[in-house]
Amino acid sequence: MIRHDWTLEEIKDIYNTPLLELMYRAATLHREYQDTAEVQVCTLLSIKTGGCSEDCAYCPQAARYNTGVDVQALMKKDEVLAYAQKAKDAGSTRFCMGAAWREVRDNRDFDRVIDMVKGVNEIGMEVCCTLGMLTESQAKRLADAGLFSYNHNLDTSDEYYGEIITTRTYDDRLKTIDNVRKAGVTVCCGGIIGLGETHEDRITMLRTLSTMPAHPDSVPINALTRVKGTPLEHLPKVEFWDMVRMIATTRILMPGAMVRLSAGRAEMSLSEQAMCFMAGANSIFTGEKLLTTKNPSFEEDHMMFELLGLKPREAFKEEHVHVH
Ligand code: SAM
Ligand code: DTB
Ligand code: SF4
Repeated sequence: MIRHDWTLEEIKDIYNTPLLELMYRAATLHREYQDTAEVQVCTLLSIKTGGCSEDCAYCPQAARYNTGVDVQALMKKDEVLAYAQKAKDAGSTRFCMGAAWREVRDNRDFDRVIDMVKGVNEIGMEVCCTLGMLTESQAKRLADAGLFSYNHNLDTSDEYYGEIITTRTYDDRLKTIDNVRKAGVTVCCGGIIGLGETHEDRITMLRTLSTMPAHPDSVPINALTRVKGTPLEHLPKVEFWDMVRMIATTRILMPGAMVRLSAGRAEMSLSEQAMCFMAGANSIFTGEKLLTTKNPSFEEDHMMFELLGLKPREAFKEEHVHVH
């Protein structure tokens, strides 16, 4: 059964289960609720890069840190559609456009993004955006243009949030997620590990996600990509085992969701990635870059799928939506 009433104690117990047992439990639920032969392939494109006014301590695109990321104005629709087509040809079924904005404003740039959403939809891919905070009417406009999903991460626990971002609140984040849901767009919401948070913080974040009235349709789990110039550049690299533990716990709490092995894949071996799929991950980001940082190439990922006998999940497949 899909549950929405997980307690902190229960989640702590799951998270602290000996690793192989934890993976086994996650794998069992994964088989029950998902087609384990399939992995969802999503491709990201940064359509507006850098110069962001927020102070997210992990982010290479915040204007206030010297990270060497060049500021780029909103891309042209044709370029965006050409890249979406390339991604589709490489087997990707979801296209996610990211903008380094604090929030969406009702201006010409938003009109242009609306146009891009329509264009990508016409190509036959699931369209996703991650553009910062949204009002309900903006979410509706995106929905009317054919937006399938919206990514807006909680990143960490409510308690630790203020150590990472001061220019907006946790409630702002939750409000946007609510606006997305009200507009009938699927929710993509997860977090990052390796920000200097405690295990408790991870557990609390997972409780917030898994006790939402409807679980997010997809839950990206990111390992911090440490970028020179950001306040978090000197933090230690995330332990691979923490990533597996986090993925397995997420799978157990939200068995009907897509669990995405997100940032951090470029630093993982094939066997480590395979272990994440065993532990319940069933979605990845493909393409040479995530937004601004390195990611495995389409070719490398193609080889991985061959090797592991995985196939890309088809677009607009709906069965998981009905189970929660
Ligand atoms: N500006 C919008 C926002 O913040 O919602 C959309 C783009 S933002 C870059 C999307 C997400 O990328 C963030 O919420 C965060 O979870 C993730 N992210 C950014 N930088 C990262 C990093 N260095 N390592 C891991 N994840 C990162
Ligand atoms: C998510 O959870 N991870 C993606 C996507 N959603 C937008 C972004 C990861 C960004 C990593 C840093 C970068 O490439 O700039
Ligand atoms: Fe801006 Fe998003 Fe980066 Fe925060 S995570 S600095 S809001 S682009």
